[in-house]
Amino acid sequence: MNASPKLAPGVPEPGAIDWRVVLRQIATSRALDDLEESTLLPGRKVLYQFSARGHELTQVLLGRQLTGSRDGVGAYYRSRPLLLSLGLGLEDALASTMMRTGGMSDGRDIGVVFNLPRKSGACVLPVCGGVGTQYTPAVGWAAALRYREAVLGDKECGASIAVAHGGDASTATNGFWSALNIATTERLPLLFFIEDNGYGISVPSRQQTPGGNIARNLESFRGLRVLDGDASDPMTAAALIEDAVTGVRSGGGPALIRLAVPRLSGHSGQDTQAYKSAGEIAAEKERDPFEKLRAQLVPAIISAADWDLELARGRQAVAAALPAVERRSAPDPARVRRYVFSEVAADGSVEVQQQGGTYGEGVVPPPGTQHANPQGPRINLVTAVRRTLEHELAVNPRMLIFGEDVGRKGGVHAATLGLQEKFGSARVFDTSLSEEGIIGRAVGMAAAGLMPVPEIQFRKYADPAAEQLNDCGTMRWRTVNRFAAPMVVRIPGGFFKCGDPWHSQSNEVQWVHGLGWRVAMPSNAQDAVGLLRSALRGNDPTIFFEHRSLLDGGWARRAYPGDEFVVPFGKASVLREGTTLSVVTWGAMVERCEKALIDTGISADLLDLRTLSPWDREATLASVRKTRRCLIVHEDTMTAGFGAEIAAVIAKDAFFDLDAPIERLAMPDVPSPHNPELLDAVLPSIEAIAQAITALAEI
Ligand SMILES: Cc1ncc(C[n+]2csc(CCOP(=O)(O)OP(=O)(O)O)c2C)c(N)n1
Repeated sequence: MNASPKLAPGVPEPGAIDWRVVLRQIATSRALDDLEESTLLPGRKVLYQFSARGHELTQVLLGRQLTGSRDGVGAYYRSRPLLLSLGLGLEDALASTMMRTGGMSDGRDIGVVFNLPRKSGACVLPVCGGVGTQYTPAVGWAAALRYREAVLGDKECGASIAVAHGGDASTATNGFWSALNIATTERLPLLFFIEDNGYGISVPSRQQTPGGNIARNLESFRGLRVLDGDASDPMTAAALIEDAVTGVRSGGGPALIRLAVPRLSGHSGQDTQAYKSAGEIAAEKERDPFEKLRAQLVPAIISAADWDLELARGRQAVAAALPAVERRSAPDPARVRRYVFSEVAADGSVEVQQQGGTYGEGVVPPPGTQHANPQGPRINLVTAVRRTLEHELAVNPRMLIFGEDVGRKGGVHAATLGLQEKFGSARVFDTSLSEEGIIGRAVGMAAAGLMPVPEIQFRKYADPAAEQLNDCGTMRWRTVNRFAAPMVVRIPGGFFKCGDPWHSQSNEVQWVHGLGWRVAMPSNAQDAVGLLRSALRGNDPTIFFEHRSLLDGGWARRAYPGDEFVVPFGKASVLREGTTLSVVTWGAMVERCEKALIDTGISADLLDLRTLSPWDREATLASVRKTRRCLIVHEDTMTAGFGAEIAAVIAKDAFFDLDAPIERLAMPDVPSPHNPELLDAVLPSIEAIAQAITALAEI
């Protein structure tokens, strides 16, 4: 080796970095891109290709800094060099883009949508296709590090950090700003690692942030350390990256580093870059960090021959991986339905994901009992929820509750009243007003082995979190059971004394359509206890819908059924048994249907489904086969409401048992109106239900 070149003050000696390793990883990444672009994409063996050419140096340098045993990465679809530097196997990388068995997703997801489950060494959270989705889960990982250290006494977490990797355009997303607010207000150990290649596909940086430089714009952001550099100055970039990571790791709070990089290929394999001039493309090539690195290292640190040797090794490794990957089989279509939900093996044991939730940490909660042991006076539904949360917080130190106003105030519905006082603000706390932040943070926390219980204040306000909710639901399937993020999202909604389009929607069918989510809609306090406990001890993400009219409703009051009481999902409760027809309903309509049946005096089965995902088809079909008539009642709007699904199943599976058409009574297709008289005009009333029952009985 020759003497080091002259470096600016403060820049680490390049000898301190094992440049051969860096070089090899860059060469490997570039060889992968070459192979995909030149051969696999034209041959349709790869269908989506995202080259990282130009981004490799910065990512590999970051990777070598992620040495904390519980470091976590919210990665990007252009993160492959980072993944390679963190130990992603070459065959798995190639098998992913080639949609072969194994890889990251067994052919289920785009090959550059990575994940790397790890309990020791940097863990890469499942990447999503949506730009900006990586940020709030990374916040959640950072928050979990702090929680695990402070509450669970996990010392390794104290020296670990989270990183969120993104491009310049990703800083324009809601997720970025949500994460930035949370990380800075809570001083979380999170590094925003922004590679600015000047474009989001074809839209230039100046249209993503004023002036085109996010670092400059964030210089005055409180609580954030900002570093800005250019990867075509490799030694300075290396020093900046080390500085940024060290600062966050040593407790300096969140930081953002922006590194200018050239994008040396189109956005994806399909992109011809027609929006760039030939001069611009040539100038980008001139800025190639890899070539700049060569100029700095050869011959001072590495001889030209050794440099070429490492390049050749990268190419050889990729070439050797290809036939091995081609020998891998195509994924089995018979398995494609698996892992939407947590699966139970034939012997009753849970097929646990490699990472995420308490199960993923080897902590399996006790199953509880389906035997109710009613204690004390009847309590309202909100008290039932609070009491269940309180008990589960006491027995599960990995559980934590958060949301807008849930801390000191105890929630706008009082469901968490007193819980912060009892369990402290590490376990029950207020969040900033960002539903994407609330759910995204929960995703990262769950991935890090906790059981988050986020509250969304009202049904409609889950909308800003839609992307995180969707991605959470599909996580297990996308990663073939490598990752899952079990959590319980509590959402009050539905009408109260009046309606309105914001607080009073029910729209539960949307959750049922959200793949991977279990959905509970209890109608009374006893079921609320049992379903909530099932969810809190379960291994899947769950929407727990708390109906506003039931929170303090008289009919829904029941005695507390005990600290171990659970209600299994997918088991309807048969409230009345009769002969003339079946009434199938859930949530706040259960009470109305029961009263309507009493008013009519007609003999009928009354089924409270209690959960909609899964829903009790068997009990429904058995009842309809017996009574030969069915009325479905729900508060959600009619068209494509969940009643349509039930009706379709009955029409197919019990068609020849029916003596009358299947009837549905639901809100017409209008938003919930505010004026109580308007609300009464559209909500299924006891009278309207009674009429429908009578009419159906008379057919
Ligand atoms: C929410 C969302 N909107 C749009 C897209 C389509 N899309 C994929 S990448 C991309 C540009 C991202 O640019 P940037 O963050 O700068 O990263 P780069 O591709 O330049 O590395 C767009 C618009 C997407 N994947 N997700």
